[in-house]
This record gives sequence, C-alpha cells and structure tokens, in this order.
Amino acid sequence: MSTINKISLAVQNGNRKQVLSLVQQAIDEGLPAKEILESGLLAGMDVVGQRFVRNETFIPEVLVSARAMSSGTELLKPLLAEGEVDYLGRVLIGTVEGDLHDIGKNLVKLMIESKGVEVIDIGIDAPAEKFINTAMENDCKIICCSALLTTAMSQMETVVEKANEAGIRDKVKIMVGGAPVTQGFCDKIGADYYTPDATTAVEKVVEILKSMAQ
Ligand code: B1M
Repeated sequence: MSTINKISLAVQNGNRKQVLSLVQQAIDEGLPAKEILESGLLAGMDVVGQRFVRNETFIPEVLVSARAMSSGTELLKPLLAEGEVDYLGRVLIGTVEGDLHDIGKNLVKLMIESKGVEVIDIGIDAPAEKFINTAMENDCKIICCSALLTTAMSQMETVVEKANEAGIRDKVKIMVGGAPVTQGFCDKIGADYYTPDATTAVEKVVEILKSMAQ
C-alpha cells in the first residue's frame, strides 16, 4: 500500500500518531504537499464523511478522525506556501451562526495563510454582526463565510444585509462557500464570490486582494 493510501486509512481509523508519522514519511519521500493533503488526508476524511451519512460511524469517531486530519494538515502548512510570499492583506473567516462545522473552514484558512494573507478567524456559530464589526475594526478586505448546514445558509444573506446597512460594500468583498452553497445561492443573496473548495477559494482570495491593491 502506498504512503498516501496509508495516510487515508490512518485518518479513517482516527490514529493521530500514525497520521503524523506517515505525513512526515510522505514529505521525506518527496511527495507534493498538495497530493498528501488531497489524496491522503482529505480522501480519508471523505470516507469518514460517507460513513457518517450512512450511519455507519458516529460523532465521536468523526471528531477523532477530524483531529487526526487537522494534525496532519498542520504539518503540511509550511510546505503549502510556495517559497517566500509577499504580504497581501487581511481577510476574515468564520462559520455562520447556527453552524458548528469548522473542518472545511479551517482548511480554507490554512490554505489562505499559506499565500501570505493574514486571516482573522472568528470561529464557529458566528453572528452576522460579528462578521461585520470584526471586519471593520481590522480593515479586512474580504469576509469569508462558511456553512455546511442548509438550515444555516440563510445567515450568509444576513451577513450581506448587515454589510449593506454598514455601508461597507465598496470596501469589503463577501465570499461564500461550503458543501451546500452554490453559485446560484451566492447570486441570489447578493454576495460577491462563491468558490467550491479550498484550492479555488485561495486562488480567488489572492486574485481579489491583488485587484484591490491596484
Ligand atoms: Co455534520 N452534517 N452535523 N458534523 N457533518 C454534515 C454537513 C451532513 C451533510 C451529514 C449528513 O447527515 N448528510 C449534514 C448536513 C445536512 C444539511 O444541512 N445539508 C450534517 C448534520 C445534519 C449535522 C448535525 C445536525 C448532526 C446532528 O447532530 N444530528 C450536527 C450539526 C451541528 C451544528 O452545526 N449545529 C452535525 C455535527 C457534526 C460533527 C460535530 C460530528 C462534525 C463536525 C466537526 C467539525 O467541523 N469540527 C460533523 C461532520 C464532520 C460532518 C461531515 C461528516 C463532514 C464535514 C466535513 O468536515 N467535511 C458532513 C457529511 C459530509 O460532508 N460527507 C456532515 C470535510 C471538509 C474538508 O469538507 O466542510 O465541505 P467541507 O469543506 C470543503 C468545501 O465545502 C469548501 O472547502 C472545503 C475544502 O475543500 N469550503 C469552502 C468550506 N467552507 C468554505 C468557504 C469558502 C470556500 C470554500 O469561502 C468562504
């Protein structure tokens, strides 16, 4: 079995120690960080996710796997940055009110940080006002909203409304994402950008910050 497949299996088993040593082994073997992340760590978490949906695994196991996966991504963090990076600015990220899922948000955050962007993380279950007030206080150029629950998605619209009320739409862009979010939903609520995954999210953040700096 390849090291990548072993990483996926170790995440599925929630074996944090094994994940750490296998990720280190993959790094030593010269495997690209992105491949270790996507085909190893995320693939393993994906299997856990499918089992959870089928009621074949339960919340404690999912959390143990998530923790193992996060430890592995921390080890990859310095490698995901491509050499020396310029400071591009500051963005805010959070999971909207009513939603406690943060694995995807943390991944998006990690990838954005690896591009030299400072990220203020307001955590999970964050009220719309917190998104707006924290962004204004810290001069953030982009507000990134994550949601995994369809019931919590409407909170993204509240963030857009509060930003309109605060009169900051010309200074701050609003980006939305998370498994149930679509481009159509983004257009409907009047957010600025939608991206489907962490890789496209970081590309979009860099593109927006560069265009705002001009
Ligand atoms: Co929950 N959960 N969960 N869960 N959970 C889902 C999301 C669900 C689809 C499973 C299911 O039943 N089918 C379902 C939601 C159904 C829906 O609304 N459509 C669900 C449910 C119902 C629940 C509870 C209500 C269960 C219960 O208690 N009965 C409860 C809700 C609690 C709450 O939030 N109020 C709950 C709880 C939990 C755990 C605590 C056990 C745990 C969360 C742990 C944590 O986050 N710290 C958990 C997990 C792990 C999942 C699944 C299994 C996996 C989610 C995940 O982390 N995926 C999930 C089922 C599944 O997806 N297969 C499920 C890995 C992660 C890397 O992917 O988050 O999609 P993801 O992020 C991606 C993209 O979406 C994107 O980039 C990331 C990487 O590419 N992305 C962005 C994310 N944010 C972005 C922002 C961007 C751009 C891209 O720009 C701003």
